[in-house]
Amino acid sequence: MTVRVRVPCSAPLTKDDYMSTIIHIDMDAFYASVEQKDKKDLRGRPIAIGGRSDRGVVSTASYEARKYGVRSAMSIQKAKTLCPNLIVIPGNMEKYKRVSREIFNILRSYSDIVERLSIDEAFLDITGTDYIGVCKNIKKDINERLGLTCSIGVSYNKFLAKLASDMEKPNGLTFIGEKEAVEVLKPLPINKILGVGPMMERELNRLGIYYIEDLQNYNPKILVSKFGKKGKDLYKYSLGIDSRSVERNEDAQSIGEEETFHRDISDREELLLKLRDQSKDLKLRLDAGSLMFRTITIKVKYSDFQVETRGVTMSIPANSLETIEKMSENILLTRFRLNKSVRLIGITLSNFIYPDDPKQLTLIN
Ligand code: TTP
Ligand code: MG
Repeated sequence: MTVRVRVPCSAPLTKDDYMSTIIHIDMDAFYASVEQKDKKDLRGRPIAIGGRSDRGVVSTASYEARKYGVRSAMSIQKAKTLCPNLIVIPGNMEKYKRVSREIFNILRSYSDIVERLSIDEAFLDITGTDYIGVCKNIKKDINERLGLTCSIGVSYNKFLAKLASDMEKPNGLTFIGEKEAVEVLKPLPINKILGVGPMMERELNRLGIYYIEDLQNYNPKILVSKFGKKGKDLYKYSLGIDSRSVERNEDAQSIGEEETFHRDISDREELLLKLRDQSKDLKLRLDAGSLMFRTITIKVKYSDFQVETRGVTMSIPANSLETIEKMSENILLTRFRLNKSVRLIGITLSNFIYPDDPKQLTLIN
């Protein structure tokens, strides 16, 4: 396994009492790598995973296929034009979730503070450890036990750690220290900043801001007057400042799943299918934290980016898959206008009851 360490020139972070060491881990070509690990004849070959419900679209592609320009969210048709030898495999979500659980079991053996961001991505707070050693061991464990590679970014905050993990993919180990952060950030396009989506990017472009360096040099007062708190956050991120801590998922006030579609959806049955998929994921997460919920909220973003959220709070807490599925279906069909095609749909569960919290249970009964 090759491990590349980028710009390890500043003093070791862990010697700084006041500084956190945060790592961001992201599996390499996750679904495709799982398939290549399971089937020897797929190794070293250009493969793409085509999703079950998004037939015709690439979920992800192996790095061999990426050399031809094949990317997530591209139509299979276009992918095959770019890479005629492409092998397209249907996805197997149950399998990827199983592997994901094993990855998180490994991660939790290295830190109590693990924040799950997605099926293949997590933040860990590893302050006070020999961080290079920890990262190498995590990579080794994942490789030896699961036959997969990941890329890890190390820094003193979440924003920079996430940025770093993406810099040397695949199988990278990238470090951004305090001394080099501002310089490393300068040449990057602004969409590398958390929360800068296509709309925000256009607005910033209108102000003549294209690269993070442009933001660093912009008057923060104008950013705040234009974008409020978000403007202040953007300015801070541009200078490598981010005070968010890694949040254990068990401590969360809510858990949610949402999906932005590759193409807008107007068919209600298709939207219900999405909700059912998300319900299954939420059920797993409820069980992992032994949680019961009382409030369920559905969020819909339409094709014109208008967002509607509708929720219901029950008097009796629940944790069954059936309840999540039925309630989310009911809310979607009765409380939303659904008069435009939908770009994103999501479910959030909140108002948790912890079964081992007798006081709260007594209150409910
Ligand atoms: P990513 O981590 O974004 O991608 P990846 O792991 O395949 O590749 P990389 O090495 O660049 O990290 O997403 C994780 C999985 O999520 C991915 O394997 C498949 C799935 N996915 C989709 O289904 N649709 C998408 O549009 C994207 C981006 C990912
Ligand atoms: Mg990944």
